[in-house]
Amino acid sequence: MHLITIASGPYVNWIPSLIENRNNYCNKHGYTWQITSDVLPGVHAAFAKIGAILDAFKAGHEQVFWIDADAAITNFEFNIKGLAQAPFVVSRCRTHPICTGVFIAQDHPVIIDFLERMWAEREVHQRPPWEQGVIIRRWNEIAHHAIILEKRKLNSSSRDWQFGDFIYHAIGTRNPNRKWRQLRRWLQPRGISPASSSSQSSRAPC
Ligand SMILES: [Mn+2]
Repeated sequence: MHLITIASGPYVNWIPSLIENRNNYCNKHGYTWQITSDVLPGVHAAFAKIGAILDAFKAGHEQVFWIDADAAITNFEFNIKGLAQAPFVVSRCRTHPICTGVFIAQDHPVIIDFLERMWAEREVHQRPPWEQGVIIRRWNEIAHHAIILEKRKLNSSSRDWQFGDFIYHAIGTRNPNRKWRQLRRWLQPRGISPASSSSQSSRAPC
């Protein structure tokens, strides 16, 4: 399993905390990880995940665990491998059929073909909801190779996160500073990394 997060633009301020969060988890379970800041010009970071995942497959990784930069692992004991029971594993979302902020993708011909076609069209998918919208619209192309989990199994948020859940995903705002405050407010009192310093928070642009 290879974990990938893209932290570009305002999210570069979060990188020290993201490294701590991802590294602690992956060390525990023997997984590899990368946090990437580089995205191609004209490609939104949300869509850039598609290219980063394809690159990881080309580099020989068989299973990729994608986590957005605005999501933190909050249960280090939970082993994501137990959920990797289909080539594509994602969770439900409160407001959409799925949320592509956290998912598992496997080096499977159907998934690679699906992602490669999306990536080839990247210039036309540079508006919200970016890659999530494309995957929802074309879901029938991968449905037979995909599992949609109940939301909190993979992707809890401020509306439903409970102690013991695997992931906290700061949703409900596109403002990075607000997302960061959301993560701090929920996780710090519970002693969960990433715990930001106030300087990091103040450096994030509004
Ligand atoms: Mn997100």
